[in-house]
Amino acid sequence: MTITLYNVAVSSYGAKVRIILCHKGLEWTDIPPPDGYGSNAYRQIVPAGTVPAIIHDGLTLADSEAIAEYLDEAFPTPPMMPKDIAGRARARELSRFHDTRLEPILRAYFGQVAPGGRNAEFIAENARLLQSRLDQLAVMARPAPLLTGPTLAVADCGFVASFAILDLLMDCLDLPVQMPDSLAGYAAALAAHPSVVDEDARYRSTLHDWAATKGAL
Ligand SMILES: N[C@@H](CCC(=O)N[C@@H](CS)C(=O)NCC(=O)O)C(=O)O
Repeated sequence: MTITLYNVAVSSYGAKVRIILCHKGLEWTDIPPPDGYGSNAYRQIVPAGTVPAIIHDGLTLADSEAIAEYLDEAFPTPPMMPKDIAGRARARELSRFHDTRLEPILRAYFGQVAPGGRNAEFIAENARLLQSRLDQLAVMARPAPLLTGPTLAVADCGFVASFAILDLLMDCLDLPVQMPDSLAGYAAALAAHPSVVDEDARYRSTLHDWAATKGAL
């Protein structure tokens, strides 16, 4: 049974789900939310109003982490969560850190991409926060070379788009942020993974086009 994915091209959480679908060899159909995300029409289908969301086998589900864990249980091959209970807990800790601590700091910069909308004080203050979150992640994560070892895990998938966003922001805003060495190595290994390469390229190209429409490139 095919999977319907409500998504928009620029959604980083959507990219996370697309990598999981690809890694598991699943067929899916991408469709945009009717009248855009958050619209009344879309909320009739997905009450949370957020993308990504999936419909599969009669189940309508929003939130990329809920979707990721559902897909991993519904389609267990290849597995994308560690086998042991502590390993799964640590993987979830890293996923949640991404979604709740790192990604919102990156998202906060979106309004600064257009040159006319920039606030130097905000950019510098958010950069301090971003640096501290990256430094925290570098202590928490022990990439080998991916977050849970040699194979791609759910916990890795959110970082693909976030590292792409970070690269774009570094270029556009000249952020005084230093990527910790261990995370730079991790980002390179992640981007080179066969299930990540195409989505990483697609997402970077979408981001580039978006930044160009803002006059940032
Ligand atoms: N925690 C959610 C966040 C998803 C999210 O914030 N999506 C944005 C687009 S990237 C959205 O749908 N925003 C609509 C809204 O906030 O109403 C997830 O992981 O799926």
